[in-house]
Amino acid sequence: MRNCTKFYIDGQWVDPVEENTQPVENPATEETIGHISFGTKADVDKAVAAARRAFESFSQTSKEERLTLLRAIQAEIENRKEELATAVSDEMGAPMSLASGPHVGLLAGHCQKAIEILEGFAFERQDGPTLHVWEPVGVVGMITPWNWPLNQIACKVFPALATGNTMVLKPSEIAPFNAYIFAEIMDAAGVPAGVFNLVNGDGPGVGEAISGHPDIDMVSFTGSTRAGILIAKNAADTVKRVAQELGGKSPNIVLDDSAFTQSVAKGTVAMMGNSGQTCTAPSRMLVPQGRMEEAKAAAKEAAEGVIPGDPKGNAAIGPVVSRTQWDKIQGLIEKGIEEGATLVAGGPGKPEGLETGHYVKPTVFADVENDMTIAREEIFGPVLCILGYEDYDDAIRIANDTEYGLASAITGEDVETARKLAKRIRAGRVAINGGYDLNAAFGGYKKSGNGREWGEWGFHDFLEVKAVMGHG
Ligand code: TXE
Repeated sequence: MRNCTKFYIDGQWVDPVEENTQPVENPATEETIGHISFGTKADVDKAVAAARRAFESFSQTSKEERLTLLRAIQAEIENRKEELATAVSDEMGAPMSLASGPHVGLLAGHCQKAIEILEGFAFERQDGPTLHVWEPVGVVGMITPWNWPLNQIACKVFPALATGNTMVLKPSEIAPFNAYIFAEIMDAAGVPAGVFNLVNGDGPGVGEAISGHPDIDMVSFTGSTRAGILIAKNAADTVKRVAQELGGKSPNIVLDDSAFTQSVAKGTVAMMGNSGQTCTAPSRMLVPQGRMEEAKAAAKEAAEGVIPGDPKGNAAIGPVVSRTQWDKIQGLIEKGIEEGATLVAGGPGKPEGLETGHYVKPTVFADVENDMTIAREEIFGPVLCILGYEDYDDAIRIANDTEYGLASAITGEDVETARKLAKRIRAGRVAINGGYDLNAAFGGYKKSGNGREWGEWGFHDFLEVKAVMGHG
């Protein structure tokens, strides 16, 4: 049983101002695996005061001092990799291979990238008569979700630290233990008191205290569009910067010239990864209308090969994170059937033999129309929708006919055609035949958010630009 009821404020592990202990569940066993405290505005006030004090000196540190810190953090991550993976697997249900692979790998990878970028980053540039200076925004409130918890912490904490900001992190109350270990890593690495603070709690309690706080200069949020809107509204009175990475309903356009069966299979398996709980998941597969039957057969075979099961065993996917998410997904699967999509694989209910745990059958719907609920709402479960298109223009029309614009994919042999189509998609990312790069900008158009994380782009999210003129 993990008891992580303290908060990390001003370099100390402290008790919450008011006691409010809450259980944390393992979604595979439905058992309580530990406890955290839910904080209040009073705890946030303490953390913000510490971060504000620390900002005075931390904002003046040299690039070399911050590089030394990032390298120390990197070494501590290395020491705690197994514990981090176990925490992620226990609290959000990721199979151990996924947890110790991509989940922890992204944390370590973003730390390494932050070091590389900081090494070459210029905080000043002379532009004719004007000197442009990049300075830290100040105290940053960070609110993160549970689906790729370490990645989301990494995308915020490392660039913010590299650029001289101080911060208060509120991780998801559903998957908080990995963040607790992360705070221990920051402590062990010698991050100065007050630079990094951790306060646990829920959205209405700690989240709102952060977004509305008059002494926080910026909120960096990843989560649902619903919460993102509430955060932006609550932040408006203080005119703080709000960076949001929200939901998605990403198209994956499979072109006629692709190795069709393999492309459909690959897209199907990609949708199911992390139990479909990825904001960039390729949830709408667009195939040439004349090849719908072929696509159905390939997707069915691929989906049936994705075996859900115990995250501690060899299963391809674990459960989804909570009963609430399971209920939401089931409701949408029922809705898909009701609205007339063809159920090709999976369907409602739990997979055979997995009655305990929030397991979902890898599900594929075909003959989906883009105005159906399953094509419009982010399902956030292992559920793929296959839609038919007539020609390229039709494919682009369908791809862009969504309120989201986070990611997209194009699969095809002719890269020139794929590139031309990529430019017509209104989304922050287009992966042609599965491209992947930790330096690539990550962020959304439309209701998928604003701002850009990852690589050098992530640094700019946490920087102000000052123009110093008239000194020539
Ligand atoms: O997310 P929430 P939930 C989407 C996905 C999923 C749905 C619900 O569609 O089905 O969101 O997930 C904090 N003020 N994504 O409910 O509520 C909350 O405590 C301030 C997409 O778990 O957005 C947590 O720390 N903070 C997504 C964080 O917001 C608030 C990842 C995320 O929780 C708040 C996760 C408030 N009013 C879910 N309300 C992605 N973009 O990857 C909640 N929070």
